[in-house]
Amino acid sequence: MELKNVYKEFRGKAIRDRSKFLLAFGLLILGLAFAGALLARTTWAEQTPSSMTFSLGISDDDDADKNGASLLTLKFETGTPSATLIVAKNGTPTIDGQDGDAAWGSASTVALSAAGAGGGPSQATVKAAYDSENIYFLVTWTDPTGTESIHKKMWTYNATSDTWSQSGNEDRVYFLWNINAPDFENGCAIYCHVGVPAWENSTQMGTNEEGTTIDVWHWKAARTHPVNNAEDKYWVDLTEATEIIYEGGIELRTRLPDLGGGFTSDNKEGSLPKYMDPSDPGANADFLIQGNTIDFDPNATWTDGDTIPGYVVKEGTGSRADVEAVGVYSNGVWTVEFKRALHTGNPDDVSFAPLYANVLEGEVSDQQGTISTLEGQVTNLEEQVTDLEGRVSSIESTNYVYLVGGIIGGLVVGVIIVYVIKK
Ligand SMILES: [Ca+2]
Ligand SMILES: [Ca+2]
Ligand SMILES: [Ca+2]
Ligand SMILES: [Ca+2]
Repeated sequence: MELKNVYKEFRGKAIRDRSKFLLAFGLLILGLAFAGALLARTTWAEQTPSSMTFSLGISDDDDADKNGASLLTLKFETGTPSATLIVAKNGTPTIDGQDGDAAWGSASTVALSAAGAGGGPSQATVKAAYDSENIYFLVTWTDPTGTESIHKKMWTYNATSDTWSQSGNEDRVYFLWNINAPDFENGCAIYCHVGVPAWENSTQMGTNEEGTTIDVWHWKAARTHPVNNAEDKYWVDLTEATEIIYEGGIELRTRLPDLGGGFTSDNKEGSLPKYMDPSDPGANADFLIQGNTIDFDPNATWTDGDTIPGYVVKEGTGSRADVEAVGVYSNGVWTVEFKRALHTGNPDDVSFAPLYANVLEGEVSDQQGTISTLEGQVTNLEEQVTDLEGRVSSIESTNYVYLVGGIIGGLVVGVIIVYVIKK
């Protein structure tokens, strides 16, 4: 009996120890797999991205007063900067609207030669940099009208007529990046002003072929600048256009904001502002930021020439807020610095590291395969443990039968012996 118990105890302990060991071993392998994935990510992120082409546009104040470079090339590490070639260097500049970071690559003086009716600036200075996570750009230009235009549709009070009216527009910069448009290499002339008659009631900016998309970053001095962002957008072709109601009319939009929220809402109700600055009347604030406004009071003591911003600006969210941008206007010159992840993983964004992204996705899928194999092994081990437990319990019940049988047998034999002796 005692031997059975010793065996049982030994057997149970052995099973428990083996299960523990196998579980610990499985966990160790899982840990190693994750460490491997992390190492793979670091290694690939340090690879130099492939060269790309893009378009650059700059607007001064109004929609006609703009100019652009149809097609520029971005290269990494190699090449001599020129009017059409920007060379990015490895480094991490500070995004503060101040040039002078040692991290920037050499400056390219880009000729802007796709002028709108009003002209716009004739050249811009462009610099680029990148590190293992992000891409950075710097754009500076002399404002052709010497105006820091940050007041779009600004409300102004007229004391004589006791009325409010809106005026003004903003300075802007935009980047266009190809995602899958085969004719992108024709440049901005194609994408910036598509002359399709069917676009009568539209903004006439988009791609030409069905199913094609380009990525657009749009920095706006009145509407995204106050929250240090550019609006991250994408353009599609006419078949993918979205109908929107704009200023009372229906408009077809092929230039669409990325998924997410931000950056502005009209500050307008009827013919008056809807909100004002908490320090109004008299604040004459440059911007109204959501969360720091109060309801407009038409009966406050307004003075002739008082102003209220035409938009309420709010922080962006999601894919729409991927592009950080800080602009500073000084001595007639705008300096705007941009920062975006090399790979956002969003379908409405260009990737600057397709190799890294593809390989990383491959690695992730490999690791998922390993994890699922390990999970299978753990399930298998659990089944083995259940099976062993069943066997132990079977041995235990067998032992119980032996015990009871032994007692009964002993009693019977005892009774027989007593009976025989008494006889
Ligand atoms: Ca800087
Ligand atoms: Ca201006
Ligand atoms: Ca985005
Ligand atoms: Ca985008």
